[in-house]
Amino acid sequence: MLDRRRFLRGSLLSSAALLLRKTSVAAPAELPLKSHPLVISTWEPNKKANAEAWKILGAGGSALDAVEAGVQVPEADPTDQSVGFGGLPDRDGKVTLDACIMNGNGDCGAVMFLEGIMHPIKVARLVMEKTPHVQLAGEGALQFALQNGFTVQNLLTPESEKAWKQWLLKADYDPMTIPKLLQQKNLKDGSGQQHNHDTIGMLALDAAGHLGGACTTSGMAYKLRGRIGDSPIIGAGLFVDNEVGAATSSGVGEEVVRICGSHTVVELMRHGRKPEAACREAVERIARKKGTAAKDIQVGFIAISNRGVIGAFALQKGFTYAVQSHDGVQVFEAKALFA
Ligand code: SD4
Repeated sequence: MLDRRRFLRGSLLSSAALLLRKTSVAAPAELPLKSHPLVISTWEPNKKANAEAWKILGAGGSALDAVEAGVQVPEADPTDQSVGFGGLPDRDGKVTLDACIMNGNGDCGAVMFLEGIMHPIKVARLVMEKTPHVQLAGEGALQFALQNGFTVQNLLTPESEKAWKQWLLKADYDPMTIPKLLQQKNLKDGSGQQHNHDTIGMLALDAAGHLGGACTTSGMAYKLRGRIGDSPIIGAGLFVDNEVGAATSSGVGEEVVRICGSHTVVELMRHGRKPEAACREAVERIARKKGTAAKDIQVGFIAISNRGVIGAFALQKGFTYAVQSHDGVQVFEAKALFA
């Protein structure tokens, strides 16, 4: 009862703040959303993806089906330049996709460095369900997709091709400079958003109390050909365990991989941390390893406990996340290490 009252009070405050700031509000230290089902995604625009997932969750469907359906929204959206169709290409002008999916029992599947397939998350689920393996890469992943009825499509939109050609004019072949430049630009324009980081990581808790998660991305823009980030790596970009909770990440994948980020968050929760505290500790671990360079990169985690408590934390401000439950749609900005 107390939790519900606290949540309702939080909702009212949130609504008021939403009116004032339009997009997102800072999250409270703990958001006790005990009413599952519940779905949560990285980045504010992905509330559209949550809505799709909610069609399944709200009708009593499974968390796994919900996240698989939800993340297909940005995958098919040509205006989302970080995921699927319309994603910014690698430095050679090719769109290469990474995705993974996991349920709370440890079943998981992933594809990485996959080209020409609009919905890599569907292929990841088939890897999980139809093969004895957990991950397929590149040509083999494509072959598997084609054998399973997928067709190849050109995923490079004119807009993304134009952006790539613009980038080619200077073509500084260091993929890490891109987020840095974007960050500087964003700091200047005050938006606080890092437009190179819109990967969707989605976590759901269904009515039966089971967790599921999915993560899908076109990865870092203008990356070296063959580069794979954290997003399709179970334990880095996503980890789900019905015994504890689930976590997913967005941002510079290399830094997430270095600390097995999402698994770290879930293990911290297993040892008693609340979701936000666990996300914070993982972010602080990255910051300690990077030293002063941590100011130039963004990494954010979101997490959910198996009881429906959610939390998030990021290196830089501007990391938003979207939540949907029977209590409605909410968007929050995660607390950050660097203001
Ligand atoms: C990657 N983590 O490939 C992804 C990028 C990302 O929002 O999160 N973009 O490293």
